[in-house]
Amino acid sequence: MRVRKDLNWSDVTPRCDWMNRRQLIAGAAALAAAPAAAGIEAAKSPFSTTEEPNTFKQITTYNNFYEFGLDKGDPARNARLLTTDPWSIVIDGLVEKPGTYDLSDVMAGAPLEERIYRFRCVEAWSMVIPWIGFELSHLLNKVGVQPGARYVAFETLVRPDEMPGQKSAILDWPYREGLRLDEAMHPLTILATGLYGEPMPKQNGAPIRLVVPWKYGFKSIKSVVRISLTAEQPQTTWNMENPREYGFYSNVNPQVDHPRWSQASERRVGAGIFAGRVDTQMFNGYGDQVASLYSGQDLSKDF
Ligand SMILES: Nc1nc2c(c(=O)[nH]1)N[C@H]1C(S)=C(S)[C@@H](COP(=O)(O)O)O[C@H]1N2
Ligand SMILES: [Mo]
Repeated sequence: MRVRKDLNWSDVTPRCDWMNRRQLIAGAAALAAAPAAAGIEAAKSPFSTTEEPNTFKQITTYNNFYEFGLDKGDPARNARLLTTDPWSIVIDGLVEKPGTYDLSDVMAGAPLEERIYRFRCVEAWSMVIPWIGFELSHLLNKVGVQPGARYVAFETLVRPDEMPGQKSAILDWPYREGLRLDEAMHPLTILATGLYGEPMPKQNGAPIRLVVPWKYGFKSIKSVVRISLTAEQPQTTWNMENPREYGFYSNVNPQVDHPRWSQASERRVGAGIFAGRVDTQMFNGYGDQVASLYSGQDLSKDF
Protein backbone atom coordinates (compact mmCIF):
# COMPACT_ATOMS: atom_id res chain seq x y z
CA MET A 1 0.00 0.00 0.00
CA ARG A 2 2.01 2.95 -1.19
CA VAL A 3 -0.83 5.05 -2.51
CA ARG A 4 -0.85 7.78 0.09
CA LYS A 5 2.86 7.93 0.87
CA ASP A 6 3.67 11.09 -0.99
CA LEU A 7 0.28 12.71 -1.20
CA ASN A 8 -1.62 14.67 1.32
CA TRP A 9 -5.10 16.07 1.27
CA SER A 10 -4.06 19.48 0.12
CA ASP A 11 -2.39 17.93 -2.93
CA VAL A 12 -5.52 16.15 -4.10
CA THR A 13 -8.21 18.42 -2.70
CA PRO A 14 -8.72 22.15 -2.57
CA ARG A 15 -8.02 23.36 0.96
CA CYS A 16 -11.63 24.41 1.62
CA ASP A 17 -12.95 20.95 0.74
CA TRP A 18 -10.71 19.10 3.13
CA MET A 19 -12.92 18.69 6.13
CA ASN A 20 -15.95 17.69 4.09
CA ARG A 21 -13.95 15.25 2.08
CA ARG A 22 -12.40 13.74 5.15
CA GLN A 23 -15.78 13.47 6.86
CA LEU A 24 -17.20 11.72 3.79
CA ILE A 25 -14.35 9.26 3.80
CA ALA A 26 -14.69 8.81 7.54
CA GLY A 27 -18.35 7.96 7.09
CA ALA A 28 -17.60 5.45 4.36
CA ALA A 29 -14.91 3.85 6.46
CA ALA A 30 -17.25 3.55 9.43
CA LEU A 31 -19.90 1.89 7.26
CA ALA A 32 -17.32 -0.55 5.96
CA ALA A 33 -16.42 -1.37 9.58
CA ALA A 34 -12.82 -0.39 9.04
CA PRO A 35 -10.28 -1.09 11.79
CA ALA A 36 -11.01 1.01 14.84
CA ALA A 37 -7.95 3.18 14.39
CA ALA A 38 -8.59 4.06 10.77
CA GLY A 39 -10.67 6.60 9.04
CA ILE A 40 -13.09 7.32 11.83
CA GLU A 41 -13.40 10.80 13.14
CA ALA A 42 -15.86 13.06 14.81
CA ALA A 43 -16.56 16.67 13.98
CA LYS A 44 -13.65 19.07 13.98
CA SER A 45 -12.46 19.55 17.52
CA PRO A 46 -12.40 23.04 19.06
CA PHE A 47 -8.92 22.06 20.31
CA SER A 48 -7.58 21.92 16.75
CA THR A 49 -5.47 24.65 15.23
CA THR A 50 -6.49 26.12 11.89
CA GLU A 51 -2.83 26.23 10.82
CA GLU A 52 -1.92 24.28 7.69
CA PRO A 53 -0.87 20.74 8.59
CA ASN A 54 2.48 19.39 7.45
CA THR A 55 2.27 16.85 4.65
CA PHE A 56 1.87 13.13 5.31
CA LYS A 57 5.30 12.67 3.80
CA GLN A 58 6.96 15.22 6.08
CA ILE A 59 5.28 13.75 9.16
CA THR A 60 6.31 10.20 8.28
CA THR A 61 9.88 10.71 7.04
CA TYR A 62 11.30 13.18 9.58
CA ASN A 63 11.06 11.38 12.91
CA ASN A 64 12.66 10.84 16.27
CA PHE A 65 12.25 7.22 17.38
CA TYR A 66 15.60 6.08 18.74
CA GLU A 67 14.46 2.45 18.93
CA PHE A 68 14.92 2.51 15.14
CA GLY A 69 18.06 4.62 14.89
CA LEU A 70 19.30 8.14 15.48
CA ASP A 71 18.85 9.75 12.07
CA LYS A 72 15.58 11.46 11.17
CA GLY A 73 15.11 9.04 8.24
CA ASP A 74 15.90 5.84 10.20
CA PRO A 75 12.42 5.25 11.67
CA ALA A 76 10.76 5.38 8.22
CA ARG A 77 13.36 2.90 6.92
CA ASN A 78 13.47 0.51 9.88
CA ALA A 79 10.08 0.55 11.59
CA ARG A 80 8.42 -1.69 9.00
CA LEU A 81 9.91 -4.62 10.98
CA LEU A 82 7.73 -3.85 13.97
CA THR A 83 4.80 -6.18 14.71
CA THR A 84 1.92 -4.04 15.96
CA ASP A 85 -0.83 -6.68 15.93
CA PRO A 86 -1.42 -8.26 18.41
CA TRP A 87 -0.77 -5.40 20.84
CA SER A 88 -1.55 -5.15 24.50
CA ILE A 89 -0.97 -2.61 27.24
CA VAL A 90 -0.29 -3.44 30.89
CA ILE A 91 -2.18 -1.00 33.09
CA ASP A 92 -1.05 -1.27 36.69
CA GLY A 93 -0.18 0.52 39.89
CA LEU A 94 -2.82 2.59 41.69
CA VAL A 95 -5.79 1.60 39.52
CA GLU A 96 -9.09 -0.11 40.36
CA LYS A 97 -8.90 -2.53 37.43
CA PRO A 98 -5.27 -3.44 36.74
CA GLY A 99 -4.56 -5.90 33.98
CA THR A 100 -3.18 -6.63 30.55
CA TYR A 101 -5.56 -5.02 28.09
CA ASP A 102 -5.73 -5.87 24.43
CA LEU A 103 -5.61 -2.78 22.22
CA SER A 104 -9.25 -3.38 21.27
CA ASP A 105 -10.21 -3.23 24.98
CA VAL A 106 -8.19 -0.06 25.45
CA MET A 107 -10.06 1.52 22.55
CA ALA A 108 -13.51 0.15 23.36
CA GLY A 109 -15.95 3.03 23.60
CA ALA A 110 -13.23 5.63 23.15
CA PRO A 111 -14.58 8.62 21.20
CA LEU A 112 -12.05 9.08 18.40
CA GLU A 113 -11.50 12.63 17.24
CA GLU A 114 -9.26 14.44 14.86
CA ARG A 115 -6.94 16.81 16.73
CA ILE A 116 -4.78 19.09 14.61
CA TYR A 117 -1.99 20.06 17.01
CA ARG A 118 1.20 22.04 16.83
CA PHE A 119 4.11 19.74 17.71
CA ARG A 120 7.34 21.29 19.01
CA CYS A 121 10.49 19.19 19.41
CA VAL A 122 13.03 20.24 22.03
CA GLU A 123 15.54 20.38 19.14
CA ALA A 124 13.67 23.51 17.93
CA TRP A 125 11.87 22.16 14.87
CA SER A 126 8.10 21.95 14.70
CA MET A 127 5.23 20.61 12.65
CA VAL A 128 1.44 20.72 12.57
CA ILE A 129 0.01 17.18 12.75
CA PRO A 130 -3.59 16.01 12.23
CA TRP A 131 -3.75 13.23 14.82
CA ILE A 132 -6.61 10.80 15.33
CA GLY A 133 -7.03 9.78 18.94
CA PHE A 134 -8.97 9.96 22.16
CA GLU A 135 -8.49 11.66 25.49
CA LEU A 136 -6.23 9.76 27.88
CA SER A 137 -8.71 10.67 30.64
CA HIS A 138 -11.24 8.38 28.95
CA LEU A 139 -8.98 5.36 29.51
CA LEU A 140 -7.93 6.40 33.00
CA ASN A 141 -11.55 6.83 34.06
CA LYS A 142 -12.38 3.44 32.56
CA VAL A 143 -9.72 1.62 34.59
CA GLY A 144 -10.38 3.74 37.69
CA VAL A 145 -7.72 5.92 39.28
CA GLN A 146 -7.17 5.23 43.00
CA PRO A 147 -7.10 8.23 45.35
CA GLY A 148 -3.36 7.92 46.11
CA ALA A 149 -2.32 8.22 42.47
CA ARG A 150 -0.50 11.45 41.57
CA TYR A 151 1.44 10.57 38.41
CA VAL A 152 1.11 8.45 35.29
CA ALA A 153 4.15 6.57 33.95
CA PHE A 154 4.43 5.21 30.41
CA GLU A 155 6.77 2.71 28.76
CA THR A 156 7.51 1.83 25.13
CA LEU A 157 7.87 -1.72 23.84
CA VAL A 158 11.26 -3.43 24.23
CA ARG A 159 11.83 -5.84 21.36
CA PRO A 160 15.43 -5.62 20.06
CA ASP A 161 14.72 -8.19 17.31
CA GLU A 162 12.36 -5.69 15.70
CA MET A 163 13.81 -2.47 17.07
CA PRO A 164 17.43 -2.38 15.89
CA GLY A 165 18.29 0.72 17.92
CA GLN A 166 17.69 -1.29 21.08
CA LYS A 167 20.67 -3.52 20.26
CA SER A 168 22.87 -0.73 21.53
CA ALA A 169 22.58 1.18 24.78
CA ILE A 170 21.91 4.58 23.16
CA LEU A 171 19.26 5.00 25.84
CA ASP A 172 18.40 2.97 28.94
CA TRP A 173 15.51 0.95 27.45
CA PRO A 174 12.57 0.94 27.75
CA TYR A 175 11.92 4.53 26.72
CA ARG A 176 10.01 5.99 29.67
CA GLU A 177 7.85 9.05 30.12
CA GLY A 178 5.54 10.47 32.73
CA LEU A 179 2.96 13.11 33.50
CA ARG A 180 1.44 14.53 36.64
CA LEU A 181 -2.11 13.20 37.03
CA ASP A 182 -3.74 16.59 36.30
CA GLU A 183 -1.68 16.87 33.09
CA ALA A 184 -2.69 13.34 32.13
CA MET A 185 -6.38 14.11 32.73
CA HIS A 186 -6.30 17.35 30.72
CA PRO A 187 -8.54 17.19 27.62
CA LEU A 188 -5.64 18.20 25.33
CA THR A 189 -3.72 15.04 26.32
CA ILE A 190 -4.55 12.24 23.91
CA LEU A 191 -3.61 8.71 23.04
CA ALA A 192 -3.25 8.86 19.27
CA THR A 193 -3.96 5.85 17.08
CA GLY A 194 -3.67 7.48 13.70
CA LEU A 195 -2.94 10.56 11.63
CA TYR A 196 -4.39 11.97 8.43
CA GLY A 197 -7.34 9.64 9.00
CA GLU A 198 -5.20 6.52 8.72
CA PRO A 199 -3.87 4.07 11.31
CA MET A 200 -0.71 5.30 13.01
CA PRO A 201 2.34 4.81 10.79
CA LYS A 202 4.91 2.64 12.55
CA GLN A 203 7.56 5.37 12.51
CA ASN A 204 5.14 7.67 14.35
CA GLY A 205 4.52 5.21 17.20
CA ALA A 206 2.06 2.56 16.05
CA PRO A 207 -0.29 1.35 17.16
CA ILE A 208 -0.81 3.84 19.98
CA ARG A 209 1.24 6.74 21.35
CA LEU A 210 0.84 9.65 23.69
CA VAL A 211 0.48 13.25 22.41
CA VAL A 212 0.87 16.17 24.85
CA PRO A 213 0.91 19.26 22.62
CA TRP A 214 2.08 21.87 25.15
CA LYS A 215 5.21 19.91 26.04
CA TYR A 216 8.37 19.20 24.07
CA GLY A 217 7.95 16.29 21.68
CA PHE A 218 9.97 13.79 23.68
CA LYS A 219 7.17 13.65 26.28
CA SER A 220 4.90 12.19 23.56
CA ILE A 221 6.06 8.60 24.00
CA LYS A 222 5.50 6.15 21.15
CA SER A 223 4.32 2.52 20.90
CA VAL A 224 3.12 2.38 24.50
CA VAL A 225 2.93 -1.03 26.23
CA ARG A 226 2.63 0.00 29.87
CA ILE A 227 0.73 2.68 31.77
CA SER A 228 1.26 2.82 35.54
CA LEU A 229 -0.44 5.04 38.09
CA THR A 230 2.02 6.00 40.80
CA ALA A 231 2.28 8.07 43.96
CA GLU A 232 5.84 9.20 43.23
CA GLN A 233 7.14 11.12 40.21
CA PRO A 234 8.32 8.47 37.74
CA GLN A 235 11.72 8.24 36.08
CA THR A 236 11.71 9.59 32.53
CA THR A 237 14.21 8.75 29.80
CA TRP A 238 15.65 12.14 28.84
CA ASN A 239 15.66 13.37 32.41
CA MET A 240 17.61 10.23 33.39
CA GLU A 241 20.05 10.88 30.51
CA ASN A 242 20.68 14.50 31.35
CA PRO A 243 18.67 16.13 34.14
CA ARG A 244 20.34 19.50 33.59
CA GLU A 245 19.08 19.66 30.00
CA TYR A 246 15.72 17.87 30.22
CA GLY A 247 13.33 18.47 33.11
CA PHE A 248 10.38 16.32 34.12
CA TYR A 249 7.84 18.94 33.04
CA SER A 250 9.41 20.01 29.74
CA ASN A 251 6.67 22.47 28.96
CA VAL A 252 7.41 24.42 25.79
CA ASN A 253 8.84 27.69 27.11
CA PRO A 254 10.59 30.27 24.91
CA GLN A 255 12.03 31.93 28.04
CA VAL A 256 13.90 28.88 29.30
CA ASP A 257 16.69 28.04 26.89
CA HIS A 258 18.20 24.62 26.48
CA PRO A 259 21.75 24.85 27.90
CA ARG A 260 23.11 24.36 24.35
CA TRP A 261 20.62 26.36 22.23
CA SER A 262 17.88 28.97 22.36
CA GLN A 263 14.24 27.93 22.63
CA ALA A 264 12.93 31.37 21.63
CA SER A 265 12.16 30.34 18.06
CA GLU A 266 11.63 27.23 15.96
CA ARG A 267 11.94 25.97 12.39
CA ARG A 268 8.65 24.80 10.93
CA VAL A 269 9.56 21.67 8.94
CA GLY A 270 8.87 22.17 5.24
CA ALA A 271 8.30 25.90 5.49
CA GLY A 272 11.27 26.54 3.19
CA ILE A 273 14.37 28.55 3.83
CA PHE A 274 12.72 31.90 3.11
CA ALA A 275 9.93 31.30 5.61
CA GLY A 276 12.58 31.63 8.30
CA ARG A 277 11.92 30.83 11.90
CA VAL A 278 8.74 31.43 13.83
CA ASP A 279 8.58 32.60 17.43
CA THR A 280 8.00 29.79 19.91
CA GLN A 281 4.89 30.37 22.01
CA MET A 282 4.61 29.74 25.75
CA PHE A 283 3.11 26.27 26.27
CA ASN A 284 3.36 25.94 22.47
CA GLY A 285 0.35 28.25 22.18
CA TYR A 286 -1.88 26.22 24.53
CA GLY A 287 -1.46 28.57 27.51
CA ASP A 288 -5.14 29.54 27.71
CA GLN A 289 -5.97 25.90 28.34
CA VAL A 290 -3.03 24.73 30.47
CA ALA A 291 -1.34 27.66 32.26
CA SER A 292 -3.60 27.21 35.30
CA LEU A 293 -2.10 23.74 35.87
CA TYR A 294 1.13 25.46 36.89
CA SER A 295 -0.09 28.40 38.95
CA GLY A 296 2.26 28.92 41.87
CA GLN A 297 5.11 26.99 40.22
CA ASP A 298 8.36 28.64 39.18
CA LEU A 299 8.67 27.32 35.63
CA SER A 300 12.37 28.19 35.40
CA LYS A 301 12.95 25.73 38.28
CA ASP A 302 10.25 23.24 37.27
CA PHE A 303 11.40 23.14 33.67
N1 LIG B 1 9.59 5.45 22.35
C1 LIG B 1 9.97 6.63 21.88
N2 LIG B 1 9.11 7.66 21.88
C2 LIG B 1 9.49 8.88 21.40
C3 LIG B 1 10.83 9.09 20.94
C4 LIG B 1 11.71 7.97 20.95
O1 LIG B 1 12.89 8.05 20.55
N3 LIG B 1 11.25 6.77 21.42
N4 LIG B 1 11.21 10.34 20.49
C5 LIG B 1 10.44 11.48 21.00
C6 LIG B 1 10.78 12.74 20.34
S1 LIG B 1 12.26 13.46 20.76
C7 LIG B 1 9.92 13.37 19.49
S2 LIG B 1 10.25 14.91 18.87
C8 LIG B 1 8.67 12.70 19.05
C9 LIG B 1 8.64 12.63 17.54
O2 LIG B 1 7.39 12.19 17.10
P1 LIG B 1 7.10 12.06 15.54
O3 LIG B 1 8.25 11.29 14.95
O4 LIG B 1 5.80 11.36 15.42
O5 LIG B 1 7.05 13.47 14.99
O6 LIG B 1 8.54 11.39 19.57
C10 LIG B 1 8.94 11.24 20.91
N5 LIG B 1 8.59 9.90 21.38
MO1 LIG C 1 12.04 15.68 20.18
